[in-house]
Amino acid sequence: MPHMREEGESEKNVLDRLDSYHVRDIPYDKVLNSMCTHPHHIAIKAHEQFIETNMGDGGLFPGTYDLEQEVITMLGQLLGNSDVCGYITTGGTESNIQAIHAARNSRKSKKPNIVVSGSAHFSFDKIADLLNIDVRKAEQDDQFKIDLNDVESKIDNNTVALVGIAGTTEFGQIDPIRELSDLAIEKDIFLHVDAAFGAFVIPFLDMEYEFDFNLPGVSSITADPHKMGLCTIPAGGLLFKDQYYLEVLQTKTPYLTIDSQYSLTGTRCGAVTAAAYAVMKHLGQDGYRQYVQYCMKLTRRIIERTREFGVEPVIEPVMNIVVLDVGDTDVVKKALEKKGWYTSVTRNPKALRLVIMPHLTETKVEEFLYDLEKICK
Ligand code: 0PR
Repeated sequence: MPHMREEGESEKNVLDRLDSYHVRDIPYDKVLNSMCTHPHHIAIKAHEQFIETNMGDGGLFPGTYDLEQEVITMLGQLLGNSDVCGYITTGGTESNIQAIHAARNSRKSKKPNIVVSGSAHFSFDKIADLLNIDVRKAEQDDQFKIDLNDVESKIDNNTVALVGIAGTTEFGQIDPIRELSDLAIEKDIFLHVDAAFGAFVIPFLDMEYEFDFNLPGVSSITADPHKMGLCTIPAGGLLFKDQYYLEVLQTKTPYLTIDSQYSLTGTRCGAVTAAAYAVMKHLGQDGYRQYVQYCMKLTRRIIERTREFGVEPVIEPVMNIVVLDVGDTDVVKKALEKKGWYTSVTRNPKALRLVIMPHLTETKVEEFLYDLEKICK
C-alpha cells in the first residue's frame, strides 16, 4: 500500500518489502552504460560511521568539516595544486552549476555567455536555464575534441567562462586544456575543467595529459568521487584555485552555527565526505592506478576482439569508454538488452557506447563479446 498507515508495521515486514523493491533494480554486473559503480567497502563503512552528519550546519560538525577540508586538499593534490578550496557537492551537475555560478558572479555582465564543447554533459543545458546564461556550443574536431578556432570565434566581451572537458561523457575524450588555458589567460577569462569522470582516471593512465591546476589558466575543476573515485553517492568535488570564487557564492545564514554557506544545497550529507576520505586514504594513488589499469585492460580487450569480428571503434579509446560503429545502433542495443546487457548510444555519430567500470569482470566481458559478435553477424 502506498499510503502511511495509522498503525506501524514490524521492522521485518518493512525491510522484507524493501527487498522486494530492491531486487527489481539492475545488478551492476551486466551494466555497461553507467559511470557509477559499487562503492568500495571502506566507503560504505565510513558512510555509515558519519550517517547523521550535516555539512549544512558545519559548526555542529567541526570534525567532519575538517575532514572535508582534507578531502579537498587531497583532491587538489591529485589535480596539481594542494592549495585549492572548494567543497563536496552532490555530483558533477552541482559542481558544474556552482563553478559557472561563481564565474558569472565574479564578472559583471548583463548578458553573460560561456563557451563549451558540443559534447558537454547536459548539466550545461541546466546551467543555461538556471543561471540564464547563453551556453555557446563550440564545434568539435574529428577526434571529438573542442575546436579551438571555433571557441575563439564565439568569445566576446560578455564571455564569463570557457569550459574544457577532461573525459567527455560520450567519448571519454580530453579537450586540449593546455591551449584553452593559454586562451583563458590571453583573454582574461575564467576556465572551468569538467573532470567529473576523468579526475580519477587521467592521473592513472599510461599516457600523460595536461588537464589540471598544473596549467596556470585553470580556475576550477569538477572531480567526482562517486564515479571512478569508488565512493558512495552523492559525492561530487568542486575545486577552485582562488578563495575569491567561493566568496562570490556565499549566502548569509544568520541563525546557523556558521554565518554563511557557499553550497547550492542547504542540508548536506557529510557521510560521503567521510567515504571519499576513506577510499582515497585506503587505496592511495597505487590502488586507484590498479583499478584504472584493470578497466583499461578490459577496454583494450574489447577493441581487440570486436576488430576481429569487423566492428571498429569510432575513436581509439583514451580512457575506459568505448564507442563502437555497430551499424544499426538501435537494433544492436535492443538485441543486447534482450540478453540482459545495458549499453547506451552516442548522438553524433550514432554509435554503441560502453563505459568500462570496475564492476565488470573479465568473464562478463567475454560473455558480452560473445553476444555482441553473434548480434553483429
Ligand atoms: N560531467 C560529466 C563529464 C559527466 O559525465 C557527468 C555525468 C556529469 C558532469 C554530471 O554528473 P552527475 O550525474 O554526478 O551530476 N555523466 C553520466 C551521464 O549523465 C552520469 C551517469 C552515471 C549516467 C550513472 C548513468 C549512470 O547509470 O551520462
